[in-house]
Amino acid sequence: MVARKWFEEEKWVKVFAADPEEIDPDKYIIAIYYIEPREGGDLKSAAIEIASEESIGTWTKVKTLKEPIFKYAAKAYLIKSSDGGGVAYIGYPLDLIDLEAGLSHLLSIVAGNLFGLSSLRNVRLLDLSFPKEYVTAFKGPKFGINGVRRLVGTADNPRPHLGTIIKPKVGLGPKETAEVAYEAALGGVDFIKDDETLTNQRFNPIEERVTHVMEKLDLVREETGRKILYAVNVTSDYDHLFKNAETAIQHGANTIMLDVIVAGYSALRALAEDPSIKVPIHVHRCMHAAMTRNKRHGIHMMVIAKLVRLSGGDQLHTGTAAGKMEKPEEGLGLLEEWGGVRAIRGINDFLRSEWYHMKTVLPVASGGLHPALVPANLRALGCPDIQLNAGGGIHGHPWGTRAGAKAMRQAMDAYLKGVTLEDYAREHPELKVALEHWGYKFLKK
Ligand code: CAP
Ligand code: MG
Repeated sequence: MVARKWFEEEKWVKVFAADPEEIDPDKYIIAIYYIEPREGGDLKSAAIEIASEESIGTWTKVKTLKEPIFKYAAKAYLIKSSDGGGVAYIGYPLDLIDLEAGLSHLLSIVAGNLFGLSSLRNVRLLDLSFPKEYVTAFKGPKFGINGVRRLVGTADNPRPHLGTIIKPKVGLGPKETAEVAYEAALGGVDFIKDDETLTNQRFNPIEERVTHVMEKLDLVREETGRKILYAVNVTSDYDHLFKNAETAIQHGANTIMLDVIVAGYSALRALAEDPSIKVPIHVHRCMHAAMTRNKRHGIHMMVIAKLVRLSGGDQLHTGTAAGKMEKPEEGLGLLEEWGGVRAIRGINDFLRSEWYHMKTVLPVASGGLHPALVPANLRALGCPDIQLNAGGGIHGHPWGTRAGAKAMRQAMDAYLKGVTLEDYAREHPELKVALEHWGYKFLKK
């Protein structure tokens, strides 16, 4: 039998737990956790321990903990158990929160020490809901889906956007990068981005790279009238971040990109809230899977999506229904809505939905995409407000980059017209070659 802990005493349960009707959603940030207590541990006690640890408590009672400090206590208020664990709702009072300190402070509370508590076998932060007072402290995205559409020219006839990643990830020089961008643009992409590992390396410095790429994209604009967005990866530690962004924009960049997990939400917010930065921000999430992959422990991608929207990202990678990356594990019972492709759809629908004054964020599906996988992704992830990015699936086409881009556009057009890929491929050779090359047959299962 596990010894009773101090916060299990009735007096302290009143401080760290509440009935649902006592929690005013306008006065609390609500965190939803999946919790698995250690062998013999109690779910309610585990939830109360988190509320205590992340607000005014610690492992033992302290003499200094007395009124009026109790008003800063977090409160566990809704606990539902399911196979070996359960879901717990914990309310964090706004009085506890330093609004000016932003998301780094918030995360120190809702995603802090709790992950290391020995009384828990697993704990996962599934979702956060914020009162208006908190959300309105953030400016959010400058462009959002509509703003990006106006730049690309799809605002009047919304359709899914097609993007590509210059491949190989690194190693090309500025001129070669521009040549690949030119081919992809003429093939029909709306968006081109640097890969998450390409920043300002000596073999491809931002200044030269942007200059050459934008020269080529201006040419495409003259030739086709189409405006293509090129997202320059400005990721770096803080001391170089704004230098990279300014260099990119001074040399013509019409979009910038940030690896938000490695650079930090505050870096994204600083870029997005800077009035001198007048271009959309594409947000990459590399390293997210270290936190998001395990369905029992870590942080759900929905939380990251909400923090990126608050920080001002205009586009965000959210996952694929079919591709090379691991999909969220299916959730059972109480966890159903947080698992599987359904979870990605839920995130995309949140990013596309109204949220107080906040602009929307364009969800991006990426990772092993090629034409044969287009229908499954558009169907499952929601259309038309979505972007499909393909790197290998475009530059790996047997006829080269331009044909690869055409094949992806053809697959998207086929889906929008309600025509099967087989039928559409009869009239579209680039698509036919891509389907044969990457083995369309497996889709017939
Ligand atoms: C895709 C990609 C993206 C991943 C990111 C890559 O290239 O450029 O970084 O999609 O994953 O480097 O793998 P391919 P996620 O099209 O060649 O696969 O979108 O899940 O964050
Ligand atoms: Mg990449």
